[in-house]
Amino acid sequence: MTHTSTTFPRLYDHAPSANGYKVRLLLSWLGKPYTLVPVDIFAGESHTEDFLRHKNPDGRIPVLEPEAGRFLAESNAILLYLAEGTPLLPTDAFERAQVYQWLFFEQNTVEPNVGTARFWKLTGRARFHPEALALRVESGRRALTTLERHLQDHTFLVGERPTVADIGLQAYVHVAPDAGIPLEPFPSINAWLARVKALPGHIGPLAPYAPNAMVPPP
Ligand SMILES: N[C@@H](CCC(=O)N[C@@H](CS)C(=O)NCC(=O)O)C(=O)O
Repeated sequence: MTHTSTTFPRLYDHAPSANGYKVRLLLSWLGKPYTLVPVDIFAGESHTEDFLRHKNPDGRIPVLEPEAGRFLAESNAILLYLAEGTPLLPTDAFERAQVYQWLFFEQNTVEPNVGTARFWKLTGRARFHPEALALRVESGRRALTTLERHLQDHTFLVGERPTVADIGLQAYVHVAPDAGIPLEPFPSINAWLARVKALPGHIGPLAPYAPNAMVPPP
């Protein structure tokens, strides 16, 4: 975890993380320069005394350092902070609350199910939790069904323009097939994903997990 650039904000991140990807995507949409500080979460770098005391007491990335010595964790809190004053966060109180609605839904219903199932499957951990995996996949599919229902008559999640809610939801939804949840049964989600991907500043796919993330085969 070394960094030499003095450009702020700094983003403490791990390339295969879809939570980190949300922030990278927003920074790219905004065209905002930043310093990427890679954190090897599988080598314990997010659980050092310094990281836990100063950066995130929860021991996770992403963490944003907007100015020297101030740290903000939780991907969706970072999205809301960085989007302040931009068209990606409405000023109208009700529309803003709708952005929160979808970001809370993401953390409560999408990320814990799709994200965890994907992590277990891609890193060889699925065989340790067969029953929990089945529940997470089923709950993830239910979350996508909810999203499909909403997107049947909405261009973006809130109103007709993209907001940070679209970034927050897109991150794990677009990799749902990695979790064993194919996207073919969700045409409105597919059309929305294509609209989000077509926006200026889109970034490439997530990096694969590195060998030190993998558990050895049985
Ligand atoms: N709710 C958090 C979740 C962050 C999270 O789960 N980060 C993972 C990578 S995707 C992590 O840093 N894991 C390391 C660990 O738990 O030790 C967010 O949205 O930022």
